[in-house]
Amino acid sequence: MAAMTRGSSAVFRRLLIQQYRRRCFQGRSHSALGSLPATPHRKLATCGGSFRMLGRPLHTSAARTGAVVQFKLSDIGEGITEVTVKEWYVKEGDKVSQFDSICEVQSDKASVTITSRYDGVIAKLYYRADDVALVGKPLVDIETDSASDVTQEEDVVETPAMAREEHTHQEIKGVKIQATPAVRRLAMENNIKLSEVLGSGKDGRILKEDILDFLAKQTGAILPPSPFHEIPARPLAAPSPAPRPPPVAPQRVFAGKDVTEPLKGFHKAMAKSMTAALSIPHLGLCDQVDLSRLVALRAELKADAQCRGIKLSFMPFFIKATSLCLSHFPILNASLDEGCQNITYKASHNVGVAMDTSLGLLVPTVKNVQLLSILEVAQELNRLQALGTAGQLGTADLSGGTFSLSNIGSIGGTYAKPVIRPPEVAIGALGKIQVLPRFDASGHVIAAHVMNVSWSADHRLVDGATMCRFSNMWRDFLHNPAGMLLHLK
Ligand code: CAO
Repeated sequence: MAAMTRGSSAVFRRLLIQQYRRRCFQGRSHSALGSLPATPHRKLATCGGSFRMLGRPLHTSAARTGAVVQFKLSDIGEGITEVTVKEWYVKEGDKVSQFDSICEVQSDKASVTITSRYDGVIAKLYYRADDVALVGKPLVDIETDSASDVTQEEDVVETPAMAREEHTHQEIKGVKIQATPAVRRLAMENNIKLSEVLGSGKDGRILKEDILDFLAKQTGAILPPSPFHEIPARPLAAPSPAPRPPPVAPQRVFAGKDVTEPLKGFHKAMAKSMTAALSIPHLGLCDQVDLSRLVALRAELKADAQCRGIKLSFMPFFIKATSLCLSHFPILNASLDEGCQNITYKASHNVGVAMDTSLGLLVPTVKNVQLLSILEVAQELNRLQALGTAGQLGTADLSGGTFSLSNIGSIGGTYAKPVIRPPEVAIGALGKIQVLPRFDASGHVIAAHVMNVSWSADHRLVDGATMCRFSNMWRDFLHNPAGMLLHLK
């Protein structure tokens, strides 16, 4: 986002509120924003909670039966019909207050926590942990205190699941900080320490308004992350490189007896998407790239980027080169409809990056790479990696890809055979950069930094010659990164 100029605090505050609403209430019914009259029918809608999953709000609609409020899982969209209940934080008979965590559920791509919006008693849990909760079916009944019946339009949007202690109460120096997951997320996205914010809610609870007020008071406040963040021109004191993916967790041991269990969550999503991918006739093409000059160039630029708080790996160069090539080969940034009748050429170069996250393989996308500098791509990749490590990537970051890259070489492996992610039509897999003997122009043996790249393309749409020309151009850009300068906008 372009630099936010200083304006009056009222304008700034309004902008923040608009932005916050766009981010958190996207897709919610107008009733959820409090604009509908409370007719009986509409009151049902306003009773409904909503929570965010995959960055998109999932709605729990509530049907009142006397004092018992029944939450139903509904309105998920995009074909999602079920989630797995990962953990219950309450049991039947427990007293709950507004904002208390009730359970954590997981869909194909993200985990989310559902909180109560009522004071009352848990009357019924409809599922056990590990059960699959179905869209449109009740999740939980809460017997409400009639006195505390909620009519206000409080925010019940939830965040992707964090560590257990984060979605209960944060404790700092013996003082409990109370805030909903949505408020915590807003604070986190704006690099605000909750301990520095004065809560104006009940018992000092921090409300979203408190965060917005805090932001408004900070002229030049840091806005929520976006690919268009301003990159600081002057060195910052402490560069914070994106954390590396955590070490592989110890695997379960199966001894003595075979165990069969239903496929869930990410595994289920991977099975579904890879099965769909298998219906695509894959064309494969491999090449080698001499990255010696890029290795030297990155070494030169790395410290400079680090001074700006950005970790500069090879990926931003790979991603930017991909975008430059896509401008010349739009068919590789296209999609084919299901009946193979129409091609859609995508205007944005949204490059998906296969990421080894704490939740498994996810593919967040760096959006509009055609508009970004290499440093901006690096900054966005840092942000996505940090979210991936924290298990907090949402739909906005995980959707909309138009082309993908899989840098398995950052883990190891010299070759890979990438699988296309429909509706995309091509993907590249990058192997490990190795120092290998090569001949220079005079025939002398030199040590070169060599990387293998393997492309897969949808052969219904892309022919081998096109894929090869794209690959040649990509290889040449990265072999001679100075040549990219001529094409950067
Ligand atoms: N060969 C050798 N070194 C490499 C490399 C490669 N192909 N790619 C990256 N590296 C280096 C980086 O430069 C960095 O070194 P420095 O610390 O000196 O800067 C180090 O490895 C770690 O890089 P990184 O992984 O933190 O960052 P990245 O931008 O290179 O990669 C990402 C980001 C998300 C692609 C990577 O972290 C990752 O998750 N890779 C796995 C992808 C995967 O699982 N693919 C399989 C999909 S199919 O199941």
